[in-house]
Amino acid sequence: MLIKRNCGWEIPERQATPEGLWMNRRELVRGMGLGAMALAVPGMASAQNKDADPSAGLYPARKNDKYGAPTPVTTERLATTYNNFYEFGTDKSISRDAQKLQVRPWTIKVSGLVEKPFEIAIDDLLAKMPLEERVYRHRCVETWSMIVPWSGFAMKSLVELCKPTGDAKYVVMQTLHKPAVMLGQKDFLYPWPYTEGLAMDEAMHDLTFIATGLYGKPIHKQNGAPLRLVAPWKYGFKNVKSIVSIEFSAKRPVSFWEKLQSSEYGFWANVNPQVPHARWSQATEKPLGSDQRVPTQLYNGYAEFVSSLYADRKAEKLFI
Ligand SMILES: Nc1nc2c(c(=O)[nH]1)N[C@H]1C(S)=C(S)[C@@H](COP(=O)(O)O)O[C@H]1N2
Ligand SMILES: [Mo]
Repeated sequence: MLIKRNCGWEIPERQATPEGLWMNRRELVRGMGLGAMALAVPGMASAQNKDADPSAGLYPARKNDKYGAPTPVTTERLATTYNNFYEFGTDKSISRDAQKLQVRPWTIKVSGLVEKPFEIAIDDLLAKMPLEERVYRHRCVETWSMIVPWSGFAMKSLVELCKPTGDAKYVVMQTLHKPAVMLGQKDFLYPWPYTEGLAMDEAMHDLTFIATGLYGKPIHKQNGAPLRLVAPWKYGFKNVKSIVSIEFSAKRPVSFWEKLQSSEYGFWANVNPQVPHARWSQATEKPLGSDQRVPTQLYNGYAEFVSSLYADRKAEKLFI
């Protein structure tokens, strides 16, 4: 039985502090430890990261700007230290603790409503996929945002490889479950493993991306190595990290945050500045590294590409 639980960003202290203030503080704390951390942690410095990963030679990938080239791009330092990855805790040492994650060997299991279930190793998958780089906006439900250059491939290429049957309506993706390394998973009040899903037409939309790289390198562990979902018109929590399982289903899955608090975190979770979260406004956001809040855009600025997906779903709770 799941107990109603506050999310990390909802701790009473933060509730009591004006939003802008706690966010600044969080960033400050991260910035402070950073100099020492970059020196001390293997894999943090870019050169070391390259050497350590067998896929390093695949990056940087060819740029694809058909979904625009939003600016200003967030610094690599901020995007790789200001993370949400509950498996590694809720405090500010996630980027350091995540270095313990072993990303080789790494196998992705494909199951459910497919012609034939199979497993594939990440490097075999990378060899099959046409890699490209796309700069996307990212909007967290906590109201911070960033703009980062992901490398990877359109999720539709992966779906096609999986050969789902006509009965498949949803794709369900799960993060690795390894409590010995992902110490946050020892907290049994959370519904591990982290699970997220997309409707099939969302997964097949060309904007939907599987990121295997970031800033022209293999993706950092704290950002969800070796592969994570990027659906940029949805709130950040949809973008499940460090995927080990892809299952095709006729039934809509209940995702991690939805299980914890369905009144506040729905399945569709599309960004909409006019639909507030139960306890705070979503009208504006704070780009990482900036002191100025900026207006949030409908579908996080991707309405022209994705709004048609929802034309026949108006009765659903589309925006959180
Ligand atoms: N497995 C897993 N995936 C996750 C999360 C998480 O805690 N665990 N957090 C989500 C949230 S809330 C956000 S905003 C993004 C953050 O991605 P980033 O750290 O690369 O910025 O990852 C999403 N994917
Ligand atoms: Mo988030």
